[in-house]
Amino acid sequence: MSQAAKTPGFSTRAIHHGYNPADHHGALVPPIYTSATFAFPDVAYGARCFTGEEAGYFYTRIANPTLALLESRLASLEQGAGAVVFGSGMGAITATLWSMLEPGDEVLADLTLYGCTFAFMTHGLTRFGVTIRHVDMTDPDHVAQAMGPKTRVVYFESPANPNMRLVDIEAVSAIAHQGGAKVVVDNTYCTPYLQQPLVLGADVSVHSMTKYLGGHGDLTAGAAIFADAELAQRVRLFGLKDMTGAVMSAQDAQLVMRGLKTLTLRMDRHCQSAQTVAELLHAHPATAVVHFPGLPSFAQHALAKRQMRQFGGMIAFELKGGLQAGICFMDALQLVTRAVSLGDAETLAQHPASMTHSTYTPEERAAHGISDGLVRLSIGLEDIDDVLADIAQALDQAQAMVSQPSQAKTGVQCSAPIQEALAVAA
Ligand code: 3LM
Repeated sequence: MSQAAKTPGFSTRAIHHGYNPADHHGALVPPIYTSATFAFPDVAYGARCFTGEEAGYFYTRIANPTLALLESRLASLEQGAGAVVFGSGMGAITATLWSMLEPGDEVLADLTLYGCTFAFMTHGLTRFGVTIRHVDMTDPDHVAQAMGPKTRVVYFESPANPNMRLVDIEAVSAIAHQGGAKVVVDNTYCTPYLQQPLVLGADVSVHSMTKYLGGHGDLTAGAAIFADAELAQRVRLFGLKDMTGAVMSAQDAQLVMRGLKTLTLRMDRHCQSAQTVAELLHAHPATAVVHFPGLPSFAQHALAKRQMRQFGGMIAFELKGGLQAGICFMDALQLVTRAVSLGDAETLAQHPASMTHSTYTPEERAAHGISDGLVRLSIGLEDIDDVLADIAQALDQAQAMVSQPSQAKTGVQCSAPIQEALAVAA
C-alpha cells in the first residue's frame, strides 16, 4: 500500500483530520467562525440553502464551519458516516431520540442510565406517547426476549453511569437489528479511543463532550455520531434545528478540538491511574465491592477486554459501612475534589444517590441497581502517588469511623443530612 493511501492513525486524525493550514493563511489552529449568520450572494442562493439544494452555510444553529470541522473529526475517529455536535450531552441525546421516535413507539433501555437521561425518558418521552421499558442488558438474551413489534430504539450506556455495568454491544446490536430496531449507545465513559460502538454494530454513538473529549471541565458540549448519513441529517434538520435548538458555540468547538489533540495521552494516563486506584480499593479492608472493568474480580472483565481498548478512568465502589462510611470517606478527601461530572484533569468524587442519580426515586434506584452507599470516582491526571495517598487516608478514616466511631478524627462529618435527603426524596 502506498504511503498516501494508508489511513492515518487515531492520534494523527485527532490532531489533523479535515484541516489544511494552507487553506487558512497557514494558521496552524483552525479559525473560530463566531458568525451566527452567513451572507447570501443573491436571493436564489439563499432559497436553495433553505431547501437543501445548496450545501452552503446560512445559520449557525444548523451548520457552521468550525462545528463542521469538529463533526468531521469525530466521524473519522469513531468511523461514522456523519456526526452532529450540540451544546451539551443532553442536547445530543434528546435531539437524537426526538428524531428517531414517534408516539406509539417503544424504547428498550438498559436498567442503569445517567440520571438526566433516565429523567428525559421517564418524565419526558412518556408524556408524548413513547413507552420506555427497562431491561437488564448485561444479558443479551433479556433484550431478545423483550423486543416487541413497537420497539424502535434500543438504548444503553457501556460502562453504565454510575455502576459500571457493561453491555455486549455486538450481541445486542445484532438482536436489535433482527427485530427492526436501531441501537443508540452512550459512549461518554469510553470516548472513541477506548470503544467504537459503530464498528461493533450500533447505529448511533452519543457523547457528553463535557467530559473526556473536552477534557478540562471548562465547557459543556455533546455529539452524536451516526453509521447512516441520512439519519445524521434528520437529527441536524429536526432534532437540532427544530426540537431542541441545542447548538454548540464555535468557541467551545475549538476548545474540544484542542482537547482532542491530547485525548490519547490523557486517556492512557486516566486508565493507568484508575487501574492502580481500583487495585488499592480492592485490597483495602474497608471496601465491600469495587466496580472497575480492569479488575479480574469484575463480573464482565472478559467482555471489557473484548470490546474496550483499555478499562477507562471511572470507578464505583461501596464500603462495608454503607452510606455512612461512604459519606465519611468523601468528606475526608483533601486532594480529590467533591464534584459531579467526570473526565477532568482533577480527580473527582461524587455520591450518585444524592447527586447525579437523584432524578431516580429511592425505589427506582433500588430497582435499577444504584445503591445508596455507592461512591463514584473519576480518576484525574495528578501524580498517582498523591491520589493514592489521599484515597488511602480517607479509606482509613471511613474504616475507623465504622469500627471505632469514638476514634475517628474529628472534623469529619459522617452525620445524617444526606440520609435525611434520601429519605425525604422517598
Ligand atoms: C455526571 N454526566 O456527573 P451533559 N451521558 C452521560 C453522562 O455522564 C452525562 C451526560 C450524558 C454527569 C454530569 S450531573 C448534574 C453532571 C453518560 C453527564 C450528559 O449534558 O454534557 O452534562 O452530558 O455523571
